[in-house]
Amino acid sequence: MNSNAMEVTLQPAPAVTYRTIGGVLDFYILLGDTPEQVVHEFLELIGKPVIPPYWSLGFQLSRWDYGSLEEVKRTVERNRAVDLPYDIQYTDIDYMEDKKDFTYDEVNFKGLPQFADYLHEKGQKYILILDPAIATSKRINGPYEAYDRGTQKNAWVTEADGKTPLVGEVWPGVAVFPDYTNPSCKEWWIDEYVRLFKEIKHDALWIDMNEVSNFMKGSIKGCDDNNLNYPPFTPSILDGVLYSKTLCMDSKQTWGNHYDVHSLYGYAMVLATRDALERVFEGNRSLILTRSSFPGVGKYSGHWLGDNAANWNDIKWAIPGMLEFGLFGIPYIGADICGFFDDVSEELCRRWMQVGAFYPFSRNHNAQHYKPQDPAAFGVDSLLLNTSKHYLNIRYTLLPYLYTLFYKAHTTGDTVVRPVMHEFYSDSNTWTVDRQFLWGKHLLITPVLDPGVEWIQAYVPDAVWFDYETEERITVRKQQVQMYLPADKLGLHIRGGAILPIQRPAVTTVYSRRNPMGLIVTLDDNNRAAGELFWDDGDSRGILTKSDGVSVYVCVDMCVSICVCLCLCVGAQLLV
Ligand code: MIG
Repeated sequence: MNSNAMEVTLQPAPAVTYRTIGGVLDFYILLGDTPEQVVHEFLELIGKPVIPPYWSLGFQLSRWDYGSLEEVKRTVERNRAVDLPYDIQYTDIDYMEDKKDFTYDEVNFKGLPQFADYLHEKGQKYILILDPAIATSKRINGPYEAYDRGTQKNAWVTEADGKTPLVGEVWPGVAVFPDYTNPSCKEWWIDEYVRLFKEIKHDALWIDMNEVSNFMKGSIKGCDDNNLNYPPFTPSILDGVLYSKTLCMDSKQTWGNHYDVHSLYGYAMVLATRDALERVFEGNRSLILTRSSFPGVGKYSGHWLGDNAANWNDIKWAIPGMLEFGLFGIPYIGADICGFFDDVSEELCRRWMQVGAFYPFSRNHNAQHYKPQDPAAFGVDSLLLNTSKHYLNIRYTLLPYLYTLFYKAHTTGDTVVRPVMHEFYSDSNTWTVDRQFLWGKHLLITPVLDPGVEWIQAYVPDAVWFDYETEERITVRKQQVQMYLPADKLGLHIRGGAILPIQRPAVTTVYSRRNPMGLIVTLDDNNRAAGELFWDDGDSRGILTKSDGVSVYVCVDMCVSICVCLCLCVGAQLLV
C-alpha cells in the first residue's frame, strides 16, 4: 500500500520486481480459497463499496459541449419522446461561465438553476461536473469570489516555499489547485459547494481532472532541478518526467510533498466532496463519480473508465476494465457508451448500447465536436433505438437484482460485475474469458464486440443455463459454442438455480419502483434455486436496516414451491 510513483514488472519466472520511489512500504498478502474471498479480504482492508442510490442504476446521457441549455433540453425531449428508459442527464464544463467552477453561463445556459425541476417533473435527475483547477482571472462582470475566498483561506497547493500558490493552466485558463488534504481547503470547498447548490439545484456530482491534471509541465514557471522533480530513478511514465501534465513534485500539500501524495489527489478530493454532499443532501445518498481513483475510493465514489474512443478496440477493453475495478472495490463502474472521442458508426453504437445496458454505471457520453450519439439521435424507427430500448427495459426489469448485488458488495465485498472465472475457477477455460461477464452469480452477458458479425464464439460455463429471452434451456455446457446474435441481439443467460427479483420496467426508476415486482426462478441440476432481495427506499444515506421498518433482506434457499414465491412477493409488496 503505497502512494508514490512505482513500477511493477511481472517476470517470466514466478516473480515480480516492485520498485517504488518513496513512502511507506506496507505489503499485504491476501490468501483466500476462492477469487471472491481474496476480493473480500482486500475490501476488508481498504473499505467496502458505497451503496449507490437506486436511481443511479438507471441509464444516463451526457456529452461535452451541448453548448446551450436548449440543446440539452432538445436531447432530453427527443429521448423522452421515444420512451427510452433514462434516469439521468448531465452537463459538462460548458455549462460554466468560461469553465469556472461554481459559476454558470447565464447566456447560453440561462435557466440552468431550474433545470433540475424540469427533470424531476418526469422522475429524472441532474448531475453536473466540477473540476479542481480554479481560475485566477476575474469573472465577466466582477470578481471571481470562489477564487478570492480560497486565496484568503490558503486553500491552494503551494510551490516548494510553502507559501506561493503553484500556478498552472487547465480549462479555465491560468489556475491554482486546491489542496484537498488541507482542512481549511476542505472547508472552502464545502462552503463553495453549498453556495453552488443554493443557486443550481442538482442531484449529484461528477468530478474530473483530479489526477491532478495540468496543461503545463509542473507549473507555468516549470519545475526546479532537484531530486524530487528529478529523482535518481524515474518509473516508466509519460514524457519520462514525473511532473508531465501535473504539478511539480516539490510542491507542497498538507499531507506532504506532491511527490509523495500525487496519487492521493483524487482520493482527497473525493473525501472533501463527500463531506460537501453530506452537508447539502443530509440524509440522502447522492452520488460521486470520480476520474482519479486510489484503493479505498470505492467506499465513497463510483468511477468511469475515462476517455475512450469510438472504435472496436475500446468496446472490448471496457470489459476487463470493469472487471478490474470490481476487484479494486469500485463496482459502480462503466465506460463511456458509444465512445468518447470520434464519430461513432451506427453499428458500433448499437452494439455498445447493447452491452452498455449491462454496465453497472450505464452512461452514453460523447466528446466536444462529435456528432450526437444519444439513442434517439439515430431516428425514431432505428434498429439502434429499438435494441437500446429493449435491453434497457431488461436492465430496468432486473434492477432489484442489480441493487441487491450492490447491497451485497456494500455489506460483504462481493463483486457485482463478476468475471466468469470467479464462479467457475476450477475450469481453466474460464480463466481467459474477457468478452463475457456475469452479474453476480446468475446472469451471463455475452455481447457482440466485432463489426459485421452475427455469429460469435462464446463460452458456456459448467452449469444449467436458460436463454433470458426465449426461456429455452441451453443443451451444452462447459464448452465453446457458436452463438447466433444478429444485429438486434446480445446473449443473455440465466444460470439454473437462480431466484432473481424483478420489477416491471418504466422510463425512470421513480416510476419503475411503483410497479409490481416478481421473480424469475430457474432450477439447477438438483431442482433447487436460491436468491436474495434487498429493498429499501433506495435513497437514504447508508442502508436502512430492518428495525427502521422500511427495508427488507430476504434470502431463500430451498426446493422451489409456490409457497416460496408467494412469501417473497408479499415481503416485497409490503414495502412498495
Ligand atoms: O480535458 O470536461 O474524462 O469525460 O467530458 C477533457 C470535459 C476534460 C475529460 C473527461 C471527459 C469530459 C472532459 N474532460
